[in-house]
Amino acid sequence: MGRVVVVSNRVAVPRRGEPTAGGLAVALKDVLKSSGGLWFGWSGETRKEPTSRETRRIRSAGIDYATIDLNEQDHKGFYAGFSNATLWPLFHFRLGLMEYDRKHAEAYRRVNRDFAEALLPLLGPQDTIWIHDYQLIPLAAELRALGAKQRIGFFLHIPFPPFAVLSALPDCDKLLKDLLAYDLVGLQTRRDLAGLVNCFSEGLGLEVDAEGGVRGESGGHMRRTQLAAHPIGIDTRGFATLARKAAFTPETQRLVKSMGDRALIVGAERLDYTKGLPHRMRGVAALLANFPEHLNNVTYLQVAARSRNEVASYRDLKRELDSLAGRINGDYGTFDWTPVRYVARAMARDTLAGFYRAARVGLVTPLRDGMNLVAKEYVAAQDPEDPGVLILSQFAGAAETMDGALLVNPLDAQAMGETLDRALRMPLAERRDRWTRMMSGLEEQTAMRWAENFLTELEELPLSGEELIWA
Ligand code: GDG
Repeated sequence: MGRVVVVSNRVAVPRRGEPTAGGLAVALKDVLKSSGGLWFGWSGETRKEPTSRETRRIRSAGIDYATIDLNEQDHKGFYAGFSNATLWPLFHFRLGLMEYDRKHAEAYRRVNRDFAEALLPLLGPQDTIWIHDYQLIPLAAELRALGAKQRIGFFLHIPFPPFAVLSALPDCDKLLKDLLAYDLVGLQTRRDLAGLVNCFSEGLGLEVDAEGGVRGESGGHMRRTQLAAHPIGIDTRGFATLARKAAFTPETQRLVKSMGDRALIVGAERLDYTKGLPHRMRGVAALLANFPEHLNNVTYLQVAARSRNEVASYRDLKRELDSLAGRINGDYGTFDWTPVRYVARAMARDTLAGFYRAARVGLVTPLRDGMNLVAKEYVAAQDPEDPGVLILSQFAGAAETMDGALLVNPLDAQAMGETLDRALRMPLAERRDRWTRMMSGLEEQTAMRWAENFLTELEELPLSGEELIWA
């Protein structure tokens, strides 16, 4: 294996005193460490001056990190604008929330070009480049335009919609053509793969061959791009250990004590409209309205870490949740029982792990999600002797493989109430059986395995430089 170069918008540069990183960062760092690799991306800093190619370098635990600062205006258009107010809702099938501003689309291209210009001088001819997520789709095309011949792979962490949805984006064919500059494009699920295949066919008139490859023109060259589903996993063992230990932390003990004999339903994610948080609250309200035996016997704790506050739809969502939580507590709560505990702040990772383990039900109901790692973490955190039940949206990528979960359509509040009732009453034998099935899947499909599988497939593809020049 040659050197691996990971590129992502944000870089998990190690900083003293910061909490343990998530499974994804850990897996990528393991891969980078074993190849003496480099992680490149945005520093998190913006400046008034134009973006310069100058990178800040640090080396830590056998990994090189290189970051660049971005021009403030460009960053706004690139990140809050095109990435998070255009592509994010579009790729999550939320056309009603999608905004479009040509200036933001231009800033997105410009920042990708800046990334390419700053990265190129750091690359060696044998490097394998692995680019991550929707913020950086055009990066390979920009690198190729500057002469990069290395193998370049791309992994999309979020869903890929079919052409009927993608075509709402002006110039969406350009974005599709950008993908042809990669040697390998990885998606989370077969459903996303089908979306991309449909886009190539309807948007560009390109058919995918029996091996999952598509041939098309990119930067004046005909090249072949391999498409594949590579579902991401977590550090299953690591998270299970974290949760086992966290069961004894003061936070988890306080939570358990405060519950008394009541059953805990837990949800935790970024406060994001894709995660179906209002729908979840309506599902809990349906449980309380239709199954009065649970009144005073159950508590739903929702941790909703504030995210992307600079985008208006996220602020609207926060207001909606504030009001829903207040309404449910007003309608069903009593002077000594609060059915909904709602915390709109991030929590420490080990605290969350302990809370998952203490919860009888993990309620994970996104309206659309690339994979959803919370679902996997909840299962990994359970006590094998007395595991809780995972309720999972059929629209999460995780639903494709987590066959021990109770699947729900989050738009159907009554059905969610019924499923919650079923989960709360599920006998131990069935809980164990479902948990065992899911846990063995999670032990196979870890974050590390995901990274290795992707990179092996990429490194076994023929070098892009061998492609014929298009006449
Ligand atoms: C994208 C895709 C895909 C959540 N709240 C807190 C906290 N978390 C942690 C979770 C988990 C991570 O954040 C969230 O991962 P998800 O997968 O659930 O969701 P996205 O952030 O939307 O991630 C998604 C993923 O990329 C990977 O490919 O699965 O579909 O959308 O690890 O535990 N962590 C801490 N405090 C919190 O309050 N410390």
